[in-house]
Amino acid sequence: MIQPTLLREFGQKGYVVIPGVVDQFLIGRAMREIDRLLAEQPPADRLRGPHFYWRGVGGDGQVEPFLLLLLETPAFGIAECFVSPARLDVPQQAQVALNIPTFHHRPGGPHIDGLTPPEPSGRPGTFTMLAGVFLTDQQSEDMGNLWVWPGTHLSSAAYFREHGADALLSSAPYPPVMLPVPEQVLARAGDLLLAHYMLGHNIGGNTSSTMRRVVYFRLQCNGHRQYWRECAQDALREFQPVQAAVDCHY
Ligand SMILES: O=C(O)CCC(=O)C(=O)O
Ligand SMILES: [Fe+2]
Repeated sequence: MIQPTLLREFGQKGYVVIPGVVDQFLIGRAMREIDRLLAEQPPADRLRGPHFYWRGVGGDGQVEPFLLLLLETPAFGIAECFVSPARLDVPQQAQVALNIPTFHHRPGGPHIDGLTPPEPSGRPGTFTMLAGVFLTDQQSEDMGNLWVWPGTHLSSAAYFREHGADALLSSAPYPPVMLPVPEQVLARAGDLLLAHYMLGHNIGGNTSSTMRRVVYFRLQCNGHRQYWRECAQDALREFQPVQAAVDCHY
């Protein structure tokens, strides 16, 4: 059972961090897998800042160390509590998102995923929510933290109600809405980020001495592709428990 305050926070800000979802054992296993990726496909010598590995995690019944972060922990079940009675599809892909220090950077504004390029069919690559498992501590700012613009999932939906959901395609990097002051997401290794698809976000700087490591999954509700336009215009369309928590003031 997810606390109503957490559901409400997600509804209002567009993201939450849930502490202590993944244990040390699975964190260690994912860290070693990333070490292996770094050794086998190393980033260019002088590369600083974002460095990603995309990994297919679907299907063949193999124990996949990144997918375990989601499925062998409470993470997937927690994410489903935000959309119930809808169910989430098990994702086919994981993004290993590294941020290599020292990277002096402050993003100029947010982006929305899946627009450049859209899917081969021409559909914007919308999904329901981003789930991120933190593998390194980011308890203060400028440690490679994700930047977010709180509440922009709601202002984007208002924009798409006015301009039509297909305006998503011409909205990269982000629809022209009023932007609040951004926040850097603070978290510890083992915490879980859940962020609404339309929440404006971007890559931050890393002036710490540690390579920031997060594994992201892009989660979709069953059937999302059939009704994505409704989600673009009604931010909580897929988040029934969140809508209920926002509506209930007591
Ligand atoms: O590295 C991060 O934390 C964010 C990455 C991101 O926003 C993306 O790849 O779309
Ligand atoms: Fe992104």
